[in-house]
Amino acid sequence: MSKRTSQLLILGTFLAAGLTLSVACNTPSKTTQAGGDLGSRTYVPVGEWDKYYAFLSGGQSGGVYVYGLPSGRLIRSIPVYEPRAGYGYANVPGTESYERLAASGPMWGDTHHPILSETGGDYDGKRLWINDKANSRIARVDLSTFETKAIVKIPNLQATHGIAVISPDTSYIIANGEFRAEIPAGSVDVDSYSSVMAFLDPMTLETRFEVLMPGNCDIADSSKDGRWAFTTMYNLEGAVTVEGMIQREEDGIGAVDIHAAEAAMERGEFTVIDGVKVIDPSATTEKVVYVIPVPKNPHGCDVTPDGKYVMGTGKLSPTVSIIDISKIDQVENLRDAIAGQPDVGLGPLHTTFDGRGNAYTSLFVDSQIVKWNIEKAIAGDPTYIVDRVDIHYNVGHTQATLAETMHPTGEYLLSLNKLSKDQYLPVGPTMPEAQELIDISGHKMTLLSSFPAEPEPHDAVFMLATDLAPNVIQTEEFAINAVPEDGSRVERVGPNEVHVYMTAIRSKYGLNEFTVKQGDKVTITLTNIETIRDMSHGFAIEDYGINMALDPGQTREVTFIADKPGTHWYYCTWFCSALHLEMRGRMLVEAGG
Ligand code: K7E
Ligand code: CUA
Ligand code: CA
Repeated sequence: MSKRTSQLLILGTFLAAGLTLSVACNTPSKTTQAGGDLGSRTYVPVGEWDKYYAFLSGGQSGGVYVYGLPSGRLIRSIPVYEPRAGYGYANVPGTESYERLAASGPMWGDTHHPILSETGGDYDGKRLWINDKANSRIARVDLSTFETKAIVKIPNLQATHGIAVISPDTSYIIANGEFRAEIPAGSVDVDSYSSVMAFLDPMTLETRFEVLMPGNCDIADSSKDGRWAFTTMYNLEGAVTVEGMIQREEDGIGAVDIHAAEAAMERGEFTVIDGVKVIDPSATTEKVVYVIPVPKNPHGCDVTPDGKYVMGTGKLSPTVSIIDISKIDQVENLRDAIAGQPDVGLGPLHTTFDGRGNAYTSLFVDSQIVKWNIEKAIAGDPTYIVDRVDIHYNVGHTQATLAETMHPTGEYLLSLNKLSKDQYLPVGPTMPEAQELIDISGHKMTLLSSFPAEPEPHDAVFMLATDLAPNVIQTEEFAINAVPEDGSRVERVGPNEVHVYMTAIRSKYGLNEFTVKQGDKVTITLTNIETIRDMSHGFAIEDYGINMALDPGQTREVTFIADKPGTHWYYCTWFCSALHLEMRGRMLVEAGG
């Protein structure tokens, strides 16, 4: 069978499997596995902590979910591109989080890839970044508070998809534009379409420079030495239709030489477009972009923990392409940089690692995780497949514990499944997404447990609790605008402008009441003056659409127009003591203004 025929067959199988899936959903044949003592392997006794934090992207929910592993307990969610009243996040106009999100784009997003800050190739427990594919944004979350601290829209880029920390010391965050579009924006001229890889400042998220990419960009990763940024490319055709995007037999893994790109910047080899320095790799002195040919429409892009190889995972091809990173700028023909191309199964999407020389690839069509040995696959040893485990069902991403660092723990693997079908109590035509936890510490994999999530996690990253828990602060430091214990007061700052300063502590606000005039612009500065962890207070005003949440020590502000006359009770929304219900006061709005 020719290579072309076999690939077409595989594509056919892929699409056909997709079709039968929808039929199978109506007639579930329930799959269960023997329980045995598996329960004890994920059981975390009451009062004890999980060993790992797991950060799962929220997909079209727009945030990040934080679970404990191995228990699979949801311990918090982090709203990023979505309002969340519970945390007083972006739910009320006139608050900082609302205004920041609104200034960057819509009040919703599509998050796929959480990534963690690194120092020396290992997680330092400081920060997390997450993309918004739908609105070309990226956000930074501070892991000392689990709060979103920055959100920006990236210029010249459509569909922020793959993002990655440049190892080993987080020198840049790279963000891939998945959709080709015109640059600069504003025309419909297909000839001016391009995809870009953006190099961002990790703290400010400002774009330091961008590189125009042939074809398109998809999933991202970096080498472990700060030299290379990688991306899969499934549209080297540069097409604008599905049919067009699967025309060619080969697409590529793109490798951007970061040092060469920086040298090009220094030589002034860039054009400023929409305020950003853009490098056109066809016009640089040194070669900046390499495209390694791999079978058509690859998806996952993953660098091994030792930094030797980058894996392009096949999707339409049943293979994983193992690229020897050290050869990329050494070989004449980039095909010679491919160290191996093992068959792994149907619909391979993403690959992860245990740090003991094994790779684990998710198989969307086969609904399996396959474990295979990297060096055996390269050597052509036919016994490179170590094990397969069935999952339920249709896995997208898979990640093993700390696999993105230089020191994976090789303990657990999470299979992030797209369909749960018959696995949970029915909750409507749409069922929850399912994560399955697999023990990978032994030779054989063991499927341990499953836990659901809201729509819809794509990817996950993990941190050891011992690396992160000590960095989480117990209370906020009092900010410069904090209201001191005796500082509650009302100040008229203009003919139609009032500033209210108030404290909150169990279980009383600093003011039992305050009076304003109808039409006044009112700013309330509220400080939770508690000094004990977990003593949160809230502040909602009846019929005014206002609700804030305050961590201990935290100060929040809201500005609004007091347009409705009368008595408006404000009250605490976080249960804080036996007198929580009594923790309230009155905003008196005098009619007429
Ligand atoms: Cu494979 Cu956006 Cu990472 Cu979804 S992407 S699975
Ligand atoms: Cu303060 Cu409830
Ligand atoms: Ca293609």
